[in-house]
Amino acid sequence: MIMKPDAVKRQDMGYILSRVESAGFTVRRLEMKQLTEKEAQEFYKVHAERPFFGSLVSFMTSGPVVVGWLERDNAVESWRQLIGATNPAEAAVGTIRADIAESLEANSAHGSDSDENAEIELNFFFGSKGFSFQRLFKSFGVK
Ligand code: 3AN
Repeated sequence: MIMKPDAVKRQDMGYILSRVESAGFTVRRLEMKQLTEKEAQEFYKVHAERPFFGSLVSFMTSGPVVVGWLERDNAVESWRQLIGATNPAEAAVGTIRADIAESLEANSAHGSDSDENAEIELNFFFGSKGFSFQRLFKSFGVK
């Protein structure tokens, strides 16, 4: 997950963490970071051709973010349900984005959209300490 710059600025870190914990996630890693332009461009490179890309990168670098590695069964889908739709105006009542997000861009929280991308994103932020299916299999002796 990422707590985006709008959430950090509004001092909503504690609110988001309480939602994380009460939904049964275990926080494995948590780190506040100021993303560089290069990092934000790399992180959102699938959107590079979209008209909102420049604005998205400047928003994501407008202040510190908090990146987290959350663990739970069915984590990717559970977290996406908890944060709600990308556009807070369309997010279901009770979701994090419906509760605190400001706009489509300043939408407070990010969640990986698949297990595959979760692995890529965890490695992006936590490097060799990030999650890896390969390492997990290795720890069970599977090559
Ligand atoms: P999500 O974060 O819900 O997975 P994505 O991956 O489709 O959404 O989009 C990544 C980010 O790009 C969104 N969180 C939002 O900040 C921004 N974004 C997506 N679509 C638009 C749009 N049409 N206009 C402006 N920003 C957008």
